[in-house]
Amino acid sequence: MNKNLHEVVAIVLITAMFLGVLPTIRAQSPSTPDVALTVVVPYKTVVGQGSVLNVSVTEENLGDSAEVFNVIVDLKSGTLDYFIPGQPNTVSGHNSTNATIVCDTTAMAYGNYTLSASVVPVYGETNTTNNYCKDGWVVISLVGDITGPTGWPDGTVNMRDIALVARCIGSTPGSRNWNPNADINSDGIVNMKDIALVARHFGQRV
Ligand SMILES: [Ca+2]
Ligand SMILES: [Ca+2]
Repeated sequence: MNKNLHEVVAIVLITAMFLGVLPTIRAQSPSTPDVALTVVVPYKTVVGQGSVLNVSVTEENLGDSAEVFNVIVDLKSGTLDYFIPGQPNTVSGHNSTNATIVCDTTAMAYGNYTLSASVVPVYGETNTTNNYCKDGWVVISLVGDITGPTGWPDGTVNMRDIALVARCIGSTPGSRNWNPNADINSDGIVNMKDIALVARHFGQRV
């Protein structure tokens, strides 16, 4: 290529860049890792002590790369604080998924608990304000004590509790008379098995 041709090529390229014909080359930097929890919902709000409480969370990966989510549910009542880790879960970049954390309440004292969950920060993450998500609260009660005069467990398993389960008989999630608290064994339907569980604890008091 002679000198004149070099000059012509250079002028054409510079002109093309000015006219926007050639794309401007930018360095594509990877986004900063950022994981978040956006939803935390308990299956039910009244849980018999010793039963399992399923807590659903929505895990969002706002970064480019796949990340492992280590989610921890926190049930807190005064000075009592129970941390329940979920199974590690991988979520691809710019994706979200729902996961369920199974909480065993055997060692938990009776009482009202605030419910929250958090995801352990991943390597390189700087925005951790979205790693925490709070729901309302759940009550750990005697198995079968799902209601009382105020509409909440009253420390006694009696006809009020049987009556509430009876009102929900045959219901499943989405039914007009569905109440997850009446689904004593948390199998997704209120039926005679739930009545039998309340009956087994009938008369018990905290
Ligand atoms: Ca009751
Ligand atoms: Ca059931």
